[in-house]
Amino acid sequence: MATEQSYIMIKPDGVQRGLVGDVIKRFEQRGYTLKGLKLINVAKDLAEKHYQDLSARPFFPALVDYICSGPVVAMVWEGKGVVATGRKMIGATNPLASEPGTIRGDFAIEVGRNVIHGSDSVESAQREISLWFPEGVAEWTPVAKPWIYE
Ligand code: YYY
Ligand code: MG
Repeated sequence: MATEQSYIMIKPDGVQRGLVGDVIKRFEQRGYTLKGLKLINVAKDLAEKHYQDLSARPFFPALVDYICSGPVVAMVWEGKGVVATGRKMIGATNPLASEPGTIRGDFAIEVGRNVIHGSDSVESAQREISLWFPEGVAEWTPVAKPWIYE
């Protein structure tokens, strides 16, 4: 039974530009299961913890300011291969290198306004989900499951 989960976050530009519905639609249509969802203003401390591996990079302060600049949609999506497939659906870090058909390839131009975050490994996903959803996620089984998985 598929239980892999990914932390997916629509960044402040994606929320401001009205892209929330489109992003959710893509994950739903692919067959993934929504396990957690909240619209939140991000405290600086949380943004810094989320991007802790990038703290030495020159763009880190601007990145933290950007994530804290407006509400984000924090989500947990579940399903077979959701981490790697989620990254493919999102596209490359630099939107200009993202293929059309990906979220960044359809909606973004600059790396500092690239609309969405997706965990880059199962281990990062576990760390990010505990960080953003310390309260835990919802338990439910979609009725469509036998029509998505054989
Ligand atoms: O996982 P992903 O978001 O595709 O890229 P990361 O290398 O983890 O970087 C996180 C985040 O940092 C990226 O989405 C935009 C920003 N960033 C940047 O502003 N400038 C860079 N040269 C690299 C990354
Ligand atoms: Mg990353």
